[in-house]
Amino acid sequence: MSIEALIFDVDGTLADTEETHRQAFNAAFLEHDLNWNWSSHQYLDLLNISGGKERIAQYIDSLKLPAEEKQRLHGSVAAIHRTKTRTFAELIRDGRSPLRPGVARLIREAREAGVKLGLASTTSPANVEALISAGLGEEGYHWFNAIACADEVPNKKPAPDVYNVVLSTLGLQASACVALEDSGNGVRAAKAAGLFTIAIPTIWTQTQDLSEADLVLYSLGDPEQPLDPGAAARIGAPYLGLAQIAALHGRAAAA
Ligand code: XBP
Ligand code: MG
Repeated sequence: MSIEALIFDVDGTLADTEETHRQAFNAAFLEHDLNWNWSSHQYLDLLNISGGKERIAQYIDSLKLPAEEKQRLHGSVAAIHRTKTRTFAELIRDGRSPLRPGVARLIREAREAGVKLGLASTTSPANVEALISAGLGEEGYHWFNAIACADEVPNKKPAPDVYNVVLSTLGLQASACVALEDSGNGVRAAKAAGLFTIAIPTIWTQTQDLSEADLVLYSLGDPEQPLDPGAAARIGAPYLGLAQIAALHGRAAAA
């Protein structure tokens, strides 16, 4: 096998979670007596900012408020975000945002082939735990050999920091690994870390700049949900499996 690890992004890649994040943000604003409500249109734009705390902070800066009011609000960002993270986990445990097609299958294929697994995310650790246990079961979290997320690194995506931490923990070279991402910031982070990168955007990220990705598909596909004929022709199979990823990665390495 030409690849030694698959490194998955979390939000948007493992599961289409951003609508659940948006609802969690709005519920937290309500709980903190803030008359903010991020519409889908607003959130589409805010998603260009990596990190929920950073998103809230930049939103505050965009408001027409006196400087001292903005300063007061900045002082409550961490508390608002804690409420949002708690709410997000509750929504995920209630079954929101199931894993995307092909994710559980590809993880199983990697485990059966002895290919290591990593997670590299901007999201908070509590979100990763909630999503993995809801989607893969309590034992799922332990299938990953390396996990790096949120504030564990100085610079969030599009900086390569989380990917570099995962590669270091795995003890592997970027050239032996493949990243799976959904967003422009995520693709840029993975490419800056030197990784062959597959993008599977969602409705939230499909209009972002994914041009640096080595392959863009709308889904990994599955036997029950095969890719359309055009996408299947590009990868030589009805859905993206480890064999297709290894072949694409090998061809890119040989080019
Ligand atoms: C996506 C993000 C995160 C989530 C919100 O992370 O940018 O900020 O939108 O989660 P990734 P937090 O795609 O890298 O997994 O509020 O915990 O940041
Ligand atoms: Mg993502």
